[in-house]
Amino acid sequence: PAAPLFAAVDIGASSGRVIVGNIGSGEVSLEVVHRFPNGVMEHPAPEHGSLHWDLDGLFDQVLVGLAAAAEYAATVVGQIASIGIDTWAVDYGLIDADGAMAGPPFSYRDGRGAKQVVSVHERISPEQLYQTTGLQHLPFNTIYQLAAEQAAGQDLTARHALLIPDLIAFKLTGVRRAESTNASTTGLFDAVAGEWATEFLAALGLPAELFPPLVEPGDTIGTLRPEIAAHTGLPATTTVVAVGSHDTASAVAAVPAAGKNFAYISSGTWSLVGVELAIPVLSEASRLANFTNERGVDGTIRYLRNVGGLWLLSESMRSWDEAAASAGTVAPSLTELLVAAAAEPPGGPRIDVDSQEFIAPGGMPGRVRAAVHAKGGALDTRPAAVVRCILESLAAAYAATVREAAELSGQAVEVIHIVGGGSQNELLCQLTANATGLPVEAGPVEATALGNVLIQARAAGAAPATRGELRAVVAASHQCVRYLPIS
Ligand code: LFR
Repeated sequence: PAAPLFAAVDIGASSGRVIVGNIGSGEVSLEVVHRFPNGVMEHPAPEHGSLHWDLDGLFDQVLVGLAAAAEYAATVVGQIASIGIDTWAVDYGLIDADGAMAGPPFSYRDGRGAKQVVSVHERISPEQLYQTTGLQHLPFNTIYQLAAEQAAGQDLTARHALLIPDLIAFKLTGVRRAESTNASTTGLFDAVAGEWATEFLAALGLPAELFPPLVEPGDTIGTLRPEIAAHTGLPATTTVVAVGSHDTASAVAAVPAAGKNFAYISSGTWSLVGVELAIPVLSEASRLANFTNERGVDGTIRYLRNVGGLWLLSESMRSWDEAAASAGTVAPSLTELLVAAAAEPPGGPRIDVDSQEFIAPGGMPGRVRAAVHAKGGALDTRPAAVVRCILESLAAAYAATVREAAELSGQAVEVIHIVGGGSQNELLCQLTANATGLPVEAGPVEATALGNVLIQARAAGAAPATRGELRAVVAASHQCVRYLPIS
């Protein structure tokens, strides 16, 4: 029989990919078969400037990628056994009783959620919210976005909400399910019970059936709709299997840690910085420090905080590119910027990368400089200085967050694993080792896709059972780069 292969659909805020994973003896290899861009789009009139995701466009790209996966499988005499989907969290689409989508989903970078925070907290206090959900306060959590939906007069009674990966799974299979790791980012999920917090839905006047039944990573969601199988060339038996559909949950599952005493930094658009726990920390101190208890695979707790991420860098580069284009010149590449930033003197000005002022897109270098000025400092306009400031600030925030995560949870930390795009940023990795005084193990860059593939493979009986063993498979397949602190 043809060897089973696993297709990972992994979509981030700036790009998506379809990857085929192959499990060998104790190792896993990935083949990227399709890449496509993603980004927030402004809604055309009459909805002035609201920020959305082009879900129809993304779904078209998913189909192109799945067709490429089928073709690739044939060339290696394999067969795609299942598909797993992961994306960013909190955002959702609304579908009606016929399964039709009511317009493109909003992006969490739209400001509508922030406007509803007060009205939601009038009905459910922040203490009550944290006691039940253990979720960090972010103004774009699903709960506030749904309140915005109500405030805009949307009738939610006949609608179903599906988080983005669940929405893609629904379009592929016709089955409506909510995967638990991502459900844990809504503000409507009970972190201890592992169930929907139905009392909060009721308190907000949201329909009890707004979200579908929960599934766990490893559960089968459904089989491809026949027309999708025919269109992509995938076998009619191909299933969609729930993975850690929150990209961060998949990434954490693939952190190649050997022991238990590690912290992780999943470094991409955001930096998700924390530790893995067996039970949530719901203390008042934890709430005030704004740590989250998001759900990981196997019912674990991802105890972490969202630290500003490479978004600050990518948005700055977008500004410099635009300025260069209108001047008829070319802005420096990322590699050039990082070399120049490494040559900048250490100990320059820093910003609070977690500040809400950096959530929206546009004009990032100016906003970074304004934040430095607001603290009485000065930052010149040279890109190298701005990049150095961003990276030093990120490393300082990583160090503070790792220290607080360890203190608040009691979890010892002896090593820091950086996975995702930031693991390739040598300057950031070294600054992190310096700021924390701990060794940093960098890589793999594709941790999210690896976690996605491994959870599917385990469900098919093709990968080992425990998280530790899965991590060992990642470690055996990937050579980490080690950074030691230099003081
Ligand atoms: C990272 C991530 C974070 C989540 C943010 C918004 O890609 O999923 O974990 O807080 O995006 O959804």
